[in-house]
Amino acid sequence: HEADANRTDLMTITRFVLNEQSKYPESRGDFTILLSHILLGCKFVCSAVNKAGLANNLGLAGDTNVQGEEQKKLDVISNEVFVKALISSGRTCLLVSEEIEDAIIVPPALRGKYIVVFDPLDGSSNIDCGVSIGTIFGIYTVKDTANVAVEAALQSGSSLVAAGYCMYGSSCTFVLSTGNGVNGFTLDPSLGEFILTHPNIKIPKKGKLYSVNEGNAKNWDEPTTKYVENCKFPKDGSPPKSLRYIGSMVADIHRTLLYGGIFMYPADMKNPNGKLRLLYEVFPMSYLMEQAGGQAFTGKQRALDVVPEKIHDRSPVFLGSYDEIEQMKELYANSK
Ligand code: AHM
Ligand code: MG
Repeated sequence: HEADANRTDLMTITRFVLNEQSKYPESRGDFTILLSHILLGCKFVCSAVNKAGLANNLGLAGDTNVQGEEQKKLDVISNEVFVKALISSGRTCLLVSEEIEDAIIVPPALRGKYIVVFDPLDGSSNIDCGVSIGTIFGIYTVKDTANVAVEAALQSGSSLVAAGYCMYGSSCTFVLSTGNGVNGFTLDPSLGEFILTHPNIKIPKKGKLYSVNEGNAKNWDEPTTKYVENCKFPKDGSPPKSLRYIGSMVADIHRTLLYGGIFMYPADMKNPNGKLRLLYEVFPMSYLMEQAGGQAFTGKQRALDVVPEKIHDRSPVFLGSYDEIEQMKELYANSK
């Protein structure tokens, strides 16, 4: 409609979050400031990802540039962008990035109460063929900003105050939960603003899709094997499920949230803890799933209840539609 094309009452993400926060009289806008710095990082990375093919074709990436400096890889650039954006927000005290072995303790003068755990560019092995990749983050708070140590990041996922991801795909999509459901925003590149396009995302209760790296089937445990077998040859007369696996967690989870189904990265004989990292992959996605009405399970317990021992710990995970995860839990309960 013509009227729609000229709308000027767009719900930008900043307006949306300010609205949400006005419900809490004690809120001082710190979260909004932190979020605006995260969003700036996402816009920067989005633009760099969009230009990646161009840079490759021109022989720039991995090559040396005119100044004789080596071109940095996108995952390295993304990490630097987020570290700088987060520290300069003045609202963080501790950062954990997939790209950095040790946690970063923010200098006292720039400290705020938030801990941010993040994977700056997940699925980066997919960059060269143009598959969707993304940034994943989780946010915690600390009480005592004066004495911050790495242990402050070893909180269970149930203490998260917010989590989300940004997907660099056919469009740039930012999905966020602050504990009041899940909302999705799409970047309007002409405005440079994220606009609310997917209000109150709820994952369908059942799913017709399953998503797993089936190349690992030889090493799976019995419940995973049984579940997948049942996807292909259902015993209750229901139609078989379709397989969708991109191999890029943000894209696989985004589809699972919108269409329903199950995403899994199970344990196997070679990797008893699976592949995915608790702090900045498993926890944020589990939080979003639960906030959208789904579930997240490790094979032993609710994923958000795990307490990490080290910042880069891994865990098996099954995420998705409520009923699918119920089935998975039953299979594990019966295999004991
Ligand atoms: P990365 O952090 O090294 O990019 O690895 C994480 C990625 C996820 O995006 C994805 O779900 C998974 O690895 C795919 O692993 P696999 O190639 O073993 O199926
Ligand atoms: Mg990753």
